[in-house]
Amino acid sequence: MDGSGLPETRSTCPYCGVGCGVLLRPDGQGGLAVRGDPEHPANFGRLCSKGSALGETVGLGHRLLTPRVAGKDTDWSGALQLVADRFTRTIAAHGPDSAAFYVSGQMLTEDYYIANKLMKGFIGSANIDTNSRLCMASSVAGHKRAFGSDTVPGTYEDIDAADLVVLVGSNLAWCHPVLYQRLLAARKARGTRIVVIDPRRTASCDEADMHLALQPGSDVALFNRLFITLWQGGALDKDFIRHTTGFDAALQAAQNDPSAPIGLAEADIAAFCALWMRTEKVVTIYSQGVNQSTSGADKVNAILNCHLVTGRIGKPGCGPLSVTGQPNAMGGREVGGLANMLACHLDLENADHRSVVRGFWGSGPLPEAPGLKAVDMFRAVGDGRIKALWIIHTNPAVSMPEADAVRDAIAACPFTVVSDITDQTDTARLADVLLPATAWAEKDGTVTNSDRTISRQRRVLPAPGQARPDWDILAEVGRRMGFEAVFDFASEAEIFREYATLSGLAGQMGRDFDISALSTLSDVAYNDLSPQRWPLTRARSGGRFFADGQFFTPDGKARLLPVSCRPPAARTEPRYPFRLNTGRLRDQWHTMTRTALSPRLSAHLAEPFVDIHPQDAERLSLARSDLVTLQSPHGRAILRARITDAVQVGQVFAPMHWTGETAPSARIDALVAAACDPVSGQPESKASVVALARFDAAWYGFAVARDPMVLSSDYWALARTSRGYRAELAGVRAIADWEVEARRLFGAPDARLVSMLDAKAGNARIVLYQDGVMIGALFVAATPVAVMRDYLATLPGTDSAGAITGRTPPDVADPGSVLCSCFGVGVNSIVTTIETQGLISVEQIGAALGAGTNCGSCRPELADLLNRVRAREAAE
Ligand SMILES: Nc1nc2c(c(=O)[nH]1)N[C@H]1C(S)=C(S)[C@@H](COP(=O)(O)OP(=O)(O)OC[C@H]3O[C@@H](n4cnc5c(=O)[nH]c(N)nc54)[C@H](O)[C@@H]3O)O[C@H]1N2
Ligand SMILES: Nc1nc2c(c(=O)[nH]1)N[C@H]1C(S)=C(S)[C@@H](COP(=O)(O)OP(=O)(O)OC[C@H]3O[C@@H](n4cnc5c(=O)[nH]c(N)nc54)[C@H](O)[C@@H]3O)O[C@H]1N2
Ligand code: SF4
Ligand SMILES: [Mo]
Repeated sequence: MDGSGLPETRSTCPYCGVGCGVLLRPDGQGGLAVRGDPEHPANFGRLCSKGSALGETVGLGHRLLTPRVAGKDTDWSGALQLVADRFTRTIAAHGPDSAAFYVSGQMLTEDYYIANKLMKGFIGSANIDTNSRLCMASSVAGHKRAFGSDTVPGTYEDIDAADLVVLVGSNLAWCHPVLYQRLLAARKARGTRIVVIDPRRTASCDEADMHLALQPGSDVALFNRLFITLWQGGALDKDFIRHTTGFDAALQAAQNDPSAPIGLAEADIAAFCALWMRTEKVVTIYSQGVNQSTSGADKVNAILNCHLVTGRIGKPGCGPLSVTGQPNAMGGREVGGLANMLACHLDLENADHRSVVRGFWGSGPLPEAPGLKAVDMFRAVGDGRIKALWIIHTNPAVSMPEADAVRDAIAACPFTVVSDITDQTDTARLADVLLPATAWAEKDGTVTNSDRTISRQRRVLPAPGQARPDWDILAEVGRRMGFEAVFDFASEAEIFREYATLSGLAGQMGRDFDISALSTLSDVAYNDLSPQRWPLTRARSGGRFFADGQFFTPDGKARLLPVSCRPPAARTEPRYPFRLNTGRLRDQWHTMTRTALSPRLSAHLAEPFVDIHPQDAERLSLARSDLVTLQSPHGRAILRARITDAVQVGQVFAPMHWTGETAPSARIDALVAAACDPVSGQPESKASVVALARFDAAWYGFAVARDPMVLSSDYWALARTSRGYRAELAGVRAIADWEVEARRLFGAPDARLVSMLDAKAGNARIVLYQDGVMIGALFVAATPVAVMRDYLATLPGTDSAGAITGRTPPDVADPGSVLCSCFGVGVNSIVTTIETQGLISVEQIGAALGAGTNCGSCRPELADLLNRVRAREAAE
């Protein structure tokens, strides 16, 4: 209870791998109030901007509510019989490997368990892979090589207790905001040093003591330098090294590794190595700048080598900590969702492991070789080897590298099933059969976060329409394929008990993952389950891994791997002179199917963009707000230019989020090459090559509307606002009659128009009214238009004299673009308040405006803004 009298239910945030606990209070009308759970060990009550805005994403407007076959609504029985029949017939005709499942680190463990059991156990193919291949595969491979198991030794408490935290290829401030706030709190309490290793300056650098802007892909060389420094400096832990093998070869590889490609000043490298060497309590947090690389597994092992040779692992305040991206990325690894794994950290390629799982499931022989990994899987779809494909809880037509080819492959696949909560995704639009899944707040199950804590997700809203949980859909298809008994599950709790029991067998075989202590939970106990971090038994020292020097390799020793630096696979060349880095924004989640529903979240950065260094912009004659064409060997995109020295010369950065639904010309993965790490199979999403040129449009526009618009220009980008929609537009062909065009755009042939047209200058300003209410406004100019976008975005629905001029009326202050999403505080308001009240700290801004006091995600940007205002004032 929170004082309002209505009951709250504990659950888990469905976004990132921090795995924050939330308290949910339904309002009885489909809505939901959300706050952080003060008792959850991941967040102790904190939430970031995305978690705080969850209530804005539970509406049903965009939901898929009935099964659909060939575009027509149908019932479950018809749809699932079709799925079962087509899979059965395809397998009978072409063998088990002609079928594939492509699943997701956002599925619950129970969903994942059923999908894996059906494909590996009963269809008899290992062709089940997950979007975790694009995300965690290199960490998995690195851990298995070093530890003999995919064990993440670190915990969140280690961040609290560390004296140095190194962020490698991690923009923690935006991607794991609550952990970042935890790090800043520790820094305040104990002066924790922070080092960021990232070719790009990010929000995570704002508080850092050191930012090492290395050359993309050179992390192995940097950590090899660290290894050598540790050795030369006598900082090795000889006792701990006895628990490892491979020292000489690893050291030799480090010594032979040329240091040239790091691209950092020698003094900076030396300072970093010295700091690392003299600090006992070091936590190295790493993420996609490490994993998404053709040397991803080697990067992981280069980091692990340094922790192992210094014994800085498994002890409080020390260790490598690979942070997981998706809410159940870790659970998916535990449950064996990848094509080269079995359930419960058992290995597909180990005959003993296969036989235990086969016996437990009562299945036929399990596949002996790994199935197709994501990139190869979609290639096999493309060349016709895979003839029946089921995509669950992921949007590969957007998020896979070489996304245009992936989209075409899915479209051409003889039989594609997509399970999603909405039909409005690039992938769902390609499905032969579309299955409505229940969404986050409507379903029960478990997820595991970055520090191995298993938390319950709990149902608080009714399933809308005919939507069903993913596990339930999968299990029924299993039954309809003839495997009645083994897919006869009545509840999530039943699945969880079976899974926990299997993990006990894995534990008996000496594996790390054993949650069999939970295998006898009653339904009630499962429902009440509090967050549990494994190992559940305290037999290992303090419930920690590796402090005792015991690893999961055959001889119990860790492996030090000889690794040397390799540059990214794609090489820049005169035709493609720029290196394209991609990643995430603070307030959007992946392909935006949920976060884009929130006006607050959409206000932070409302349009896709590319960051370009000022020198490159000058060379290419690009000005701020120009549109830019990016061309790679695989595809093309049009994005808005942001000119900033946060990126290096010759490098550009673009966000991954925009799709055919929100900005069709900005699907960045259309450009990304599908080059993969040879060990992990993870694609190099951060180091493609592109050419850049200004996109010269005949006209540029900005529109706000109450209702969805009919968008079709060469460039458009759509976002939600509190009163409807906003869109950026541009086109290469001149428009003869803007009033006709406006009526078409707003789908309002009879609306009353008020317009200001200047054909000679190429300007048009048109406001549309229906029944006396403004329903839309369009602004067009021959150059990128300068109107008060953020002010205008608040308009539709009301009438205002300001609309036609595109300027804020004199009596209304323009708040500027939203910086604090939680309280909707804009840049202009913050600047004015800093200036008029003489504020000198982020805390004072919070006290004056509320900004930054809820989730804290915007605090780095507030600090940056404060610095800039103060610097400007000092200069004046
Ligand atoms: N707001 C938000 N948060 C999210 C998500 C989201 O969509 N939105 N998604 C979640 C998921 S699934 C994931 S996997 C995580 C990802 O979390 P992060 O990995 O932190 O996020 P990214 O922005 O993908 O990439 C991190 C950084 O890697 C850097 N980088 C690129 N190349 C290199 C290199 O060669 N070396 C090094 N050292 N760095 C490099 C990039 O410049 C980028 O700043 O975020 C999770 N959290
Ligand atoms: N260029 C580039 N590409 C990248 C990355 C990058 O850094 N750069 N990062 C990669 C990484 S790390 C990741 S994790 C991927 C993420 O990429 P995706 O997994 O493709 O992206 P999401 O938008 O999370 O897709 C989730 C889908 O599941 C649907 N959904 C939501 N809830 C449910 C549910 O309960 N059941 C079902 N069945 N469906 C549901 C959503 O509507 C959405 O369509 O992108 C990868 N692609
Ligand atoms: S940090 Fe934010 S997105 Fe991640 S789990 Fe917590 S509230 Fe959700
Ligand atoms: Mo991810």
